[in-house]
Amino acid sequence: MKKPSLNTADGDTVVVGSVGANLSYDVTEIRAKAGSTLTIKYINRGDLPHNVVIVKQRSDINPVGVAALQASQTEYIPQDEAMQQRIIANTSLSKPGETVYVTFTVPPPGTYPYICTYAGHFTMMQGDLISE
Ligand SMILES: [Cu+2]
Repeated sequence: MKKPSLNTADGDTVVVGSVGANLSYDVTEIRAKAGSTLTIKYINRGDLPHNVVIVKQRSDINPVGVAALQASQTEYIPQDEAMQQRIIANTSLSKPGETVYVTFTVPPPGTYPYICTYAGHFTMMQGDLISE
């Protein structure tokens, strides 16, 4: 399957969605300019809650995803300092049919994974924000 990739400019809103029971995003690569302002609009057309959590590096995916399992009280976003250090930005939890947004400054050039931290989805619901 071809990787759906989107290029963005400063101030853009990129639309990411998921459908049905699929544990995957329909956009798995977002290219943006370092220092620009980016909004991710996540449309949940699926059957389960989802979110979009941008982490600093690939090695943050597992620790954040696992810690999130214990963070149902805070919408599956771990709040402790060590985990917050690994997270760049996140949407709120999107129930089926809901649309959520997150606006942030694109970090320095590099690859920043984004994941869904709801109930173990992080192993499958992944994409990359590529800062250039
Ligand atoms: Cu999910």
